[in-house]
Amino acid sequence: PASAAPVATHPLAVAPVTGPPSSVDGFVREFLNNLNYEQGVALSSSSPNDRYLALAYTVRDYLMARWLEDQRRQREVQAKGVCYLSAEYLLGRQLDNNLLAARLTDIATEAMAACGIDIDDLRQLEVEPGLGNGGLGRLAACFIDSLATMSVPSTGYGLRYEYGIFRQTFVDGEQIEQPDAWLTLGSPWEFPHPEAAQTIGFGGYTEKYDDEGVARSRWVPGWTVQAVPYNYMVPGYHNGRVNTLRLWSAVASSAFDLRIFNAGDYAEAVRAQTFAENISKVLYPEDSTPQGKELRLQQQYFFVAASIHDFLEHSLSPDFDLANLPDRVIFQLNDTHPVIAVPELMRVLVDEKGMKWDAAWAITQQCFAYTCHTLLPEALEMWSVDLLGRLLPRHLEIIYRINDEFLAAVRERFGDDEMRIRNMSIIADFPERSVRMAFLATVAGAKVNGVAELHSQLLREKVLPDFDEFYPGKFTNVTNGVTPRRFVRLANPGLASLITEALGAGWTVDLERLRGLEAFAEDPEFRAKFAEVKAANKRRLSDVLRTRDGFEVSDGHMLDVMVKRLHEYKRQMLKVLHIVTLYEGIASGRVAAADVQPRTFIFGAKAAPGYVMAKRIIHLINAVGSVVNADPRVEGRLQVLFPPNYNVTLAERVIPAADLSEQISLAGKEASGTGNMKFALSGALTIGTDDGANVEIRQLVGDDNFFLFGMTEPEVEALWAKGYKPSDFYQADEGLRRAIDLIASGAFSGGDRSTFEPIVSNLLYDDRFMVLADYASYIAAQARVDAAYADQDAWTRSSILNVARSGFFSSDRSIRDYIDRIWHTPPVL
Ligand code: 7GP
Repeated sequence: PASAAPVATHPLAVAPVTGPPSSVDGFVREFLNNLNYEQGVALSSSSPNDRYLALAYTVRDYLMARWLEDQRRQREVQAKGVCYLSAEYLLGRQLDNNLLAARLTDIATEAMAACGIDIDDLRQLEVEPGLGNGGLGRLAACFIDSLATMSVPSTGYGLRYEYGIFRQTFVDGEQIEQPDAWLTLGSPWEFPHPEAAQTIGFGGYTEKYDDEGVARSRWVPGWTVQAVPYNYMVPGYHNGRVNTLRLWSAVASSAFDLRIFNAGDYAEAVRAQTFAENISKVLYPEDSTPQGKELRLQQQYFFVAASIHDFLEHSLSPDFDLANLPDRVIFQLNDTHPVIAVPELMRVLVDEKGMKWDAAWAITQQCFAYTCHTLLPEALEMWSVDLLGRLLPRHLEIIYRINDEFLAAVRERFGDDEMRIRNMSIIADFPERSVRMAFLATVAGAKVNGVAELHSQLLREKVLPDFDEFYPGKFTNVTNGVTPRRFVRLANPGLASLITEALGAGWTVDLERLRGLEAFAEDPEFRAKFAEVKAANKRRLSDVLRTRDGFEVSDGHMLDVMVKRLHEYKRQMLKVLHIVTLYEGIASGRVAAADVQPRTFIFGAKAAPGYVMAKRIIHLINAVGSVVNADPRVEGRLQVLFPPNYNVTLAERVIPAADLSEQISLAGKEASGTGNMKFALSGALTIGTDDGANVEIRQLVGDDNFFLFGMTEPEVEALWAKGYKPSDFYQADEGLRRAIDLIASGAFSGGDRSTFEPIVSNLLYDDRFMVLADYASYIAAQARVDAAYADQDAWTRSSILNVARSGFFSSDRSIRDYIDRIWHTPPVL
């Protein structure tokens, strides 16, 4: 129970909190205090982990005063803010980001040195919180960084998974998943608040009752779980702001049943506890392919219900009139995972706050907005009515009513067009009665956005055309972006210094200023420095891969990089066919190794554990790598490296070193991509299809600085319509035939033809993502890459132009677009 604030008389107690002094001495003192009083060790007897934790606590201490002040101000100002609801935040390491934001990097480095510690050694100890799968989770992390940097009142809400995305290892080239126990050595960046736990209900039944003549409904849950918030600081860059990321952890409402325990059945006594705490135990490792598992729905409801209640309780003044809720908050739905928040807010307003349905619905429709991150039909979440009704019976009733009223309005507008009604219904009848969460989000959201121009267009025209017609003006676009703090300043310090030298400071928060580099592209001296930065980044990557994986990256090679989740639509298979084609040319003696442009191919990719084809492709990449890397006929001119466990930390090393960025999805399948932006901002040239944000990258950097290939989305559609026969492409292209035949022959599987047979037959007889149709065009584009790379100086010029023209892809610009088009939440300075 909350108690009134204490009335203090001591002058220190009423003064604002001040952090430690910003000096090396101040830092050293705070660090030693933390080491002694938090870790309980002396410097001389401390372990590296003690020192890392004390360093992290020290950085926190510097941010604390601003954080407390910002929390106070958010309560005081009562401005409209954003609640970003996301099941994933793929944060990456925190230490360097927080040092940078607080301008402490130099002080901390010196302070550690003064204590006889190399800060680099401590950096390596941080385990990144991998609380996301891929693009969607990393985007959320970039967005909270930009929100803080732009002083937008906002809170990120999500789940504190005890185990994040699995750790990937390879055994005989095949992916093995290990649990990601990221919390075991301590988690210095979080602040648990068990006293602020929310009680979340599940199951049970609903009942109607008479409330002084008014018929009302209520939900009587069958069981409850406690949601404990863990707060994380989200510091803005150099603006003294610190926002909050609040992640929820599940704890059983009552620890265990003492009677059962005393009777001797320990396992049974703790069963309920285990059951409850499973909710935040582990991140589902599926990227863009939901599994429809009950625990997943529990996770979703658990975190959004806790978040909504948390906001209503702690952010609004006690006398706040809920009719004005849209003036205070927008709940941004990061894909459909949090969409169950819609009926939850309705339930709170109608059942708990006693509001009339129509009034509550009008409010709800202004308080939500929905971002869609996919075009794959199988990625659109559906929950079976059966499951939803069992777990959240009142929410199902509410969804039914929303649907009834929505369909009535559709009827009124379009007449009894039963086909259309069926197509638009939030409830699908086939293959099983289920709730289409994207439809619910679209009906409830004030705005619906896609994540790149092409994606938003296809979303309107192909995925939700009836809704676009019904709700003119509801659909909009916000092209994704990435944070220049993490992906340029921190990941690419050499380039960052060079840019500052050329343009002055300021570009980190105003990335369009990179345009100023265009002029420098013509300056040979600048080009030489730029090329040296790239070379240094490659050396740094080599060091990392040597210590991390025991790889020796070949000198003087073009670095050709494809890093992203493994998904057939992203077409890692096309990259494999390119490598096999080059290799086959040499191995057959038709091409002299000396005539091949030396390249090192780097892959990074995790596959969902249940995605069999994706795992086979991982196996094939490793198998091709083993053969190619070991074949003396190649003379070391081709090298394939596949470091396991690609994550944010590795991305920060790989991307700045890359020469060539592989963005080769089938047109119309990749919603946006964000890796593509990080590469362009690091000066890699893109080889890519006209898909997702590639389209915008190419428009900005210019056709001369981008290797375009493949069918356009309309061409893909046309080929499907005509009837796609991959084997026709196989028959017609000798190079393609040789590459596929080599794989089929067992050349990469010790002569065993069966190992990769499923891949081969999938390509020949199904090939849903049209790898074979785009093969010839891809190979031709790669030949253009080789020719361009032969002129190093011209390549460097293109590379500089890529950086200069990619300022648009700052996540600060994305957030500005969200504010202008969707949120209407001005910064509070
Ligand atoms: C991804 C999209 O595949 C990628 O194209 C986009 O850049 C990224 O979101 C950020 O918008 N989608 C996911 O990661 C995902 O899980 C769920 O989508 C449907």
